[in-house]
Amino acid sequence: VRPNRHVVRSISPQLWEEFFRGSRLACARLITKVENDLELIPEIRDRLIPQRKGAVRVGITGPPGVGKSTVAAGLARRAVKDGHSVGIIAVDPTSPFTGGAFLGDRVRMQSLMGDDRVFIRSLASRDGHGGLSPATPHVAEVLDAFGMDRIFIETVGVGQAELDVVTCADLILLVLQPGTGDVIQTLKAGITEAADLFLVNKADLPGTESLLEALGFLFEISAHRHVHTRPPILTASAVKDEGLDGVYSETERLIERLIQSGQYQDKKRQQMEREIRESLQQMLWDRFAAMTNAPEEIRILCERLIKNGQSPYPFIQAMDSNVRMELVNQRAGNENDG
Ligand SMILES: Nc1nc2c(ncn2[C@@H]2O[C@H](COP(=O)(O)OP(=O)(O)O)[C@@H](O)[C@H]2O)c(=O)[nH]1
Ligand SMILES: [Mg+2]
Repeated sequence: VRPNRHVVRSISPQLWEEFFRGSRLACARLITKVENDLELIPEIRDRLIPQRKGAVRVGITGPPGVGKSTVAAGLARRAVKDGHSVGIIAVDPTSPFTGGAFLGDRVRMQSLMGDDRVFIRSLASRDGHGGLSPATPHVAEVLDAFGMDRIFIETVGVGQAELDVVTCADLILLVLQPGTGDVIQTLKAGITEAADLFLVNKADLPGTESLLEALGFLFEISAHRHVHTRPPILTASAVKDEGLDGVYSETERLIERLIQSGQYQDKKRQQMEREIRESLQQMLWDRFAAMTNAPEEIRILCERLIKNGQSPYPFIQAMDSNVRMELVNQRAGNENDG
């Protein structure tokens, strides 16, 4: 028997007990643990999946400063009024949820912060630019098990950050503002195809009409890509709390459709498939790396290949057969043991 050299970290029974008793402090502490130590995720998943209540995750994404946090706060207030419990996960270094923004915004957030039916959490972004923290889906699950049935996930940035939220949310709300040429940026990032709802915020500012026209044009030229119906485009002025009733009811309508059509279940399956695939990839690579000293060998090999102008494929194929041999040997070993 090989000695187990790993220290198995785990969450104390007391913390679990307090969490399931509904302690907000325990919930906050659990989230901190998930965020800081991805090795705890298997335990968290084991405990939380049976407690999952089927929260819907609404990703709110778009360029910096368009009003995502303000929109999230406005939608959260309406959801609470409507009888929901709301989680807000902000992956945004400038989020007013964390005190990072202007005083006026913070004052507006205050009413939410004191509400028992709202749980607000900001997460450090992976790269400091709003890239989604790898803990985000797990934090969403903690909030789900805690009883929050609407979870708004705010991410900032154009590009990878937005595409990340697509894989972890059930519904995507893309926020734009007039007068900034954002349409072109977001179009380039490919997010427009994933958005379930477009929101032109800051409709109190000039340029709203031309942004709406640009969006209409965008849908026309890319009509063939939208297999289903084209997503609704709404306008609002979140800072004046105008237009958000419509955004809220449209979001709820989309959620209803998501659930009725079975797409919600499909998303959960896809999210779990991705989790399994990514974990296996990581695990296989870690094993392979440990078995072969691969990272170091690959680095040295690449220097040589580049110098000699050679292809990496003979190496890749050789490694492939090595791994296969290793697996065959292991199986033979196991059979002898048994
Ligand atoms: N004029 C105008 N300003 C807004 C509106 N919504 C938000 N803002 C302001 O835009 C700034 C950025 O808002 P914030 O919600 O932090 O944007 P985020 O970076 O996308 O989360 C803040 O000063 C808000 O008060 C709006 O509808 N109209
Ligand atoms: Mg924000």
